[in-house]
Parts: sequence; C-alpha cells; structure tokens
Amino acid sequence: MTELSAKGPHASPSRREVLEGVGATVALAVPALVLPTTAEAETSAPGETRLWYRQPAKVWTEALPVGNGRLDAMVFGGTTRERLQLNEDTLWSGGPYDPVNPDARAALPEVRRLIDAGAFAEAQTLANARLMGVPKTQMAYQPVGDLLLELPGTAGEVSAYTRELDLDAAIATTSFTLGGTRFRREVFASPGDQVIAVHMTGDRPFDLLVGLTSPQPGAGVVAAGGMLTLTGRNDARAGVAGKLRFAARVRVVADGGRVAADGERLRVTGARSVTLLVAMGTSYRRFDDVGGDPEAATLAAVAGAARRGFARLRSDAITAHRALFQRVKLDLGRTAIADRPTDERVLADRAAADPALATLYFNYGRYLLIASSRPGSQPANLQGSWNAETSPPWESKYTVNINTEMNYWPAEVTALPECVAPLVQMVRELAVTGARTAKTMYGARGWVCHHNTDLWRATAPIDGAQWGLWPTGGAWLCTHLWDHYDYSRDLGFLRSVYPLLHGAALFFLDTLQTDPKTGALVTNPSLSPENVHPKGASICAGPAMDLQILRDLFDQTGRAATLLGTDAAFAAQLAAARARLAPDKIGRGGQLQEWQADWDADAPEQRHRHVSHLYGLFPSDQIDLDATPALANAARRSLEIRGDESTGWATAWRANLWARLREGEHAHRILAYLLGPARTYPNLFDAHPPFQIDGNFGGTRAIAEMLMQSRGDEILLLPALPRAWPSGSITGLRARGACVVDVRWERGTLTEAVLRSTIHGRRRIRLGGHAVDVTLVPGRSVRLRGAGLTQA
Ligand code: FUC
Repeated sequence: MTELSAKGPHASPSRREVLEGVGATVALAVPALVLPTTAEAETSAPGETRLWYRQPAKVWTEALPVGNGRLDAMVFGGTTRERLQLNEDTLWSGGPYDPVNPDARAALPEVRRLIDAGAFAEAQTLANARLMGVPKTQMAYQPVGDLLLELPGTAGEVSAYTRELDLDAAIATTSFTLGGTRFRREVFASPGDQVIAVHMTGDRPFDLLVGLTSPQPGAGVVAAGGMLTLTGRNDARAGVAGKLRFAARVRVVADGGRVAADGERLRVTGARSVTLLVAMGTSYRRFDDVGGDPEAATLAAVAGAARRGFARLRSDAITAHRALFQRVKLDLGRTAIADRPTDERVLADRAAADPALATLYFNYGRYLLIASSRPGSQPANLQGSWNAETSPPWESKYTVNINTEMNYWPAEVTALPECVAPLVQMVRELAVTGARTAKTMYGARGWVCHHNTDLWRATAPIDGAQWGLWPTGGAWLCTHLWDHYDYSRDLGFLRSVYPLLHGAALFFLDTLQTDPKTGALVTNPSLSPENVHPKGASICAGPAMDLQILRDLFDQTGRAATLLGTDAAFAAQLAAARARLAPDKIGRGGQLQEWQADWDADAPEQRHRHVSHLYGLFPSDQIDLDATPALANAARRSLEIRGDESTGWATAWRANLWARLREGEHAHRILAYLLGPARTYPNLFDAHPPFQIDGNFGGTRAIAEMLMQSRGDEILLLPALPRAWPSGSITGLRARGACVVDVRWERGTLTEAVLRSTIHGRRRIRLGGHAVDVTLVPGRSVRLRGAGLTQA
C-alpha cells in the first residue's frame, strides 16, 4: 500500500470502532462504508479490494459473485426480498455423447483437394455437409435456481443501505435498516465444507421466509425438518437426452427462533440470527459416468457444515481464500475517486484519474479465478461459473479458440497455479474423447479438439465449418500444461502430462499436409479463428496461428522429452517437422500475414475481433522485439490495422499485445476502454457484450504484463509502465523458472526489485535497455536497486 492509501478516509480502526461500538451510528446518511464487524473482514484499502454500492442489484450484472469453484451464487443484496442465483458447475444439459461424424473421413480428401485448388467456398460447403459433428450444437451450462429470502411484515423506509464484496475475505455483505431493525447479511462459499453459507442478523428479533425455486423443468421442492430440498433432472438439448439428476438443499438454522414449513417454503419466526447452508450437486462424476448420488452428497454436506457451525465455516473459508489471494499485492496509487461506489467509478470512465480501479480490476480477476476454478471443480467456462439462463449465450461453455485459454492467462503469473488444476484435468479428458475424434474423423493417432468443448468433452467440429473446422484447440490448451511446468519447473508435473503433449503432437504429425505451392507443412482443413478471408470462406490451409501454435507444441513436447530423458526418436521427428512448418510471413502492407497468401488487406473485416495470427507475440513469445524485431514490427502493423476497441476479450488481448510491444501508453489506453462502461458492467464483469468472463482474466493479465514479463530465464521489469501509474509496487508475481518477483517504482523509475526462487539458477534481468545477470539460490533473495539494477 502507498502511504496515501493507508491514511485514506476509510482507514480502518476508527471505522470499525464506530460501527461495532455504536449500533445506531451505522444508520449514517453518508456514503457508506461497509463495515467489517470483525478483524477478519478488515481490509485496509476499500477502493482496491472491495466492490460496493448504495443500492441493491436490479439486474444480474449488478449482483455480486461468490464461489468455491464448484458452488456459486450471485448475490443481489435485496432488502425485503433477497435473491441468490445459484449454480453448480456440473449442471449442464445432455449426457455422455460423442458428436463425431462417422462420414467425415471419407469426405476429408476432397475438402483438402478443393482447398489446395483454391475452391474455398466449395470446400466450405462440402465441409458443412460432410465433416461437421452431429449434433452441431454442444450442451449448455445451466442454473440450479434461486434462493429467495423474504422479510415478511416489514414496513417502512430502508435507510443506511450498503452492499459490498470484500475480495480479500471473499464475503458479500448487505446491510440496511428497515422498520427500525438493523439487518446484516453475509454470504460466502466455503471450499472446505462445500456449502454456500448465508448468515443474517438483526439487532431485534425478525421473521424470515426462505424459498428455493428452479427454472429446470420438472424440478420440485420439499420443505421439511428445517430443510428445503430441491430435486430434478437436467434437460435434453439438440437431441442429446438429459442424463443427470441434481439436488440442492438449504438447511436453516435459527438462533433464538422457530423454523417451520410453510408450503414449499420455510418460515423462521422470532430469530436474532439465521444461518442458511446451501449444498448442491449432480450425479455427474466424469464425462462418461453419471452415477453420482447428489441427494446423499448434499445431505452429508449440509449436515457436516451444520455440525461445524457458522463461525468455523466462516473463518476457515477466509483462511483458505487468503492463502491464495494474499500472495500478490498491487499498488498503483490512488486518488479520491477510489472512495466512491464501484458503479460510479466505472461510469466515470476516467481510468487515468483512477489508477486504483485498475488495481481493483486486477484483484477482482484473481478473486474470480479463485472463485470459479479450484482443484476438483470444472474449469472456468465462458461465464466463469455464474449463469442464470437455461439457454445462455454460446451455451456458456468452453470456446477453446481463445476464450478458455484467456481465462487462465493470469493464473501462473499472478501466483494462482492451483487454479489451473481443473484445466489440466479437462485436457486429460479431452485426450480421451479427442483420440476417438482423431481416429474416426482423420484416421490419425493422437488426439484433437476443435474450437469448442463442454462438460461431456465433445471434441468434434461444431456450429458450422466457418467457425468450427479448426483442429488446433487441443494443441493450444497443451501450451498451458507446458507453462504450468515452466513457471514451477516441476518435472514430476511435466512427467504426468507428457502423454498429453505427445498425443497432441502425434495428431499433427499424422495430419499435416504439404502445401503444393511451397512444399511447407500446413494444417488443412483449418481456418484463422473465425475470420473470413477474401476468397469467400474462412476455411483454408495453414493459417499463421496454427503454425505458431504447432511450433510451440513441437518445441515444448520435444523439450519435455529431453528433460524427461525419454522418446528421443519422437523428439527428432518433431524437430524435423517443425523445421518444415510454413514460416511467419510479412505482407505487402508491412503486416504479419494472417494466412499463407497475402490476403489481409482484402479481408472483409479489417477490424475483426480475433487477432489470431498475433498469438506468436502474445501469449507465445515466439515473436519478440529483441529476437525477431521484423516480425514484431509486422505484428504492430497488424495491430494498428485491427484497431484498439473490440469485444471485451478482444480488447483485453490487444492490451496484452501492446504490453509485449512495450508500449505502456497504448496498452493503458486500451485498458481504460476495457475498464469503462462500454466493456465493464456495474459488478465489474466483462462485457463482450453480453457478459463473458474472459475479458476480466485477460485484463488482469495485461496489468501484470505491463509490470513484469518473463521468457525462458529472462525477466523484464516494468516493460510497459504507463504515465498514469507513476509510483507503485507489486509483490508476489511469478516469473518462469520458479521465481517470485517484487517490483517497486517511483516517478516512473524502478526503485527496487526483489527476486526469490525455490530453485538454483542464473537469470537475466532487464530494465529498459539495461540488463544484469544474477544467480538465484533457494532461500536467499536478490535485491536490485535503481535504474542501474545495482545488486544490493
Ligand atoms: C468466439 C468469439 C466470440 C465469442 C464466442 C464465445 O466465437 O469469436 O466473440 O466470444 O467465442
């Protein structure tokens, strides 16, 4: 924290004393500080680690998310009526299915031939008729329902209202005075006890009606024995029968009151406080196993949580969250606007004047990843884990031609490697289903995943050939396995995922085609995600992105083989194939070519949201200002042509790319747009629009990328620091090579960097044009001071 923020108007002790000591003074007419009642909920910088509002959420994108990876709620912060919209991350439509089209293989040679002959539109028409999966649509992520709370018989004005989400404690709190009673409601998701807990207190006894509803057809609720039980079955979609059972239970524990059934609801009377323990589950065990028992699992979860009691649940949940959240601390400075409610800060649309909003966005990105992706949960999907709709946009699934990868961009560098576990598990499963697709559709070994997948790990091409016939999704996901290794240098992990890398690479050894014009190896059929080229189709051979991804996949798989002392012959095969992959090319406009031919200037959408051919610059480091300056400049030209403002995720990608070009002002300008009202909802969810969480994660990574970058054993300090962040610090970032990096700067200049590593090794540290080599020794930190990087 800067000195300024520590002394800010919300500095804590006095605030806490006021609120705890004198209940009545809480009913302040003033903007609302929301008020931790215990030291645990204390945070020292509200504007950086807290979202807060002066009114309840009217719409979903104003509600506040909590989650433990698997169980999730959107908290509306209502007064007489409260809504918690509930999700469980395995409640999707459908059941085990495999959409691979058995007729595809026979038609593949003709599609390839048409592409080679330049008959792209005909190739696309044939691909649509013969290659695409059946059904063409994947399954959709589904809501469980709503927990509804009602304060019956309360009348009068609501005063002293605030609601907040404390990112450091991972607790959503709503406080208000109604009919003379001061109410306070806390909501959090417990990762250890696997419940969502709601705790409501009044300073006078109150009544409460508790209901549970579901949009799922045929779901039913029973109120009995102090518990609501909702059970149902999931829905069919696109001809795939629903095979899941699901259950949700709400155990109601009233302190000093009575709980009785009231129709399908529970009525609490005369309580001083009420605890609600919400458990949810489905019969999903794995993509090919739906034999779970959600009724028993949810019963055990609420019973276990009730035994442990609210106070223990709360403090354990805070401890578990902080173990991850507090690893990184960011301070970009603050101004008075940081004390305003969050929605006002977004609307103010003045990122330059509110550097603490970037800090809040960064902290929120890390919070959202912790809340949506924990070991044992499903990976973060298009909406993280939060979805209220039975037919959500793009099924709220996994789009692996950018969106799922972007979700994990902040994970390693912002010290949340545990959150990658669900992604690794998904790749393990895709390697199983993707082996069937490889064999059936391509007659190939290894495994493949096209541009989307879902809970059932479907891997065949879907939607239409224009979007779906892209074989490189699994390969891109594999680069995340390599990154997980490279940030930790944990050979045990690398060994455990080596078969996945091997299988992904093998598929391409079997399916790469020789481009008749150049003799180089290319993918065919493929496309440059989801961009139509000037020949009336998107499908083509050898889009630049594929070859960039395959260079990474082949390099990383080969290096893994070497490091693990295995598969030397295979590594040699990969090296030989890599040398034949069509290279990146610079086109006549000075741009990096998106396709094998120099089509860019004639493509119909010059400002297309995807910047797929710039993968080589970011997230990969194949294209680099130092190592490949000509390609880096061509990438810059392509970026200029594409423009700065796009959909949420596409804007976030651009910010990362400009950070890689070390253009801090440009990256910051784009970030400002991302954090403004056009691309950020009042609850700070990213707006594609509609809501998609990838932009939150991409933006979080962009902020990290502006402050520190690493490639191999090199670390770049403050590579893209904008003028809007003149003084600040970040501690706890991770660089490749098991390195932890703290950076402090003042008036735009580095004051100190501290480096630590759990492994022994040499690192080159760069600051502007200056570089020094340091030796890292476990247990000892290296301190570098000032612009000269003087070792202290
Ligand atoms: C890709 C993008 C869209 C959207 C969708 C979920 O298809 O091109 O913009 O993000 O994924």
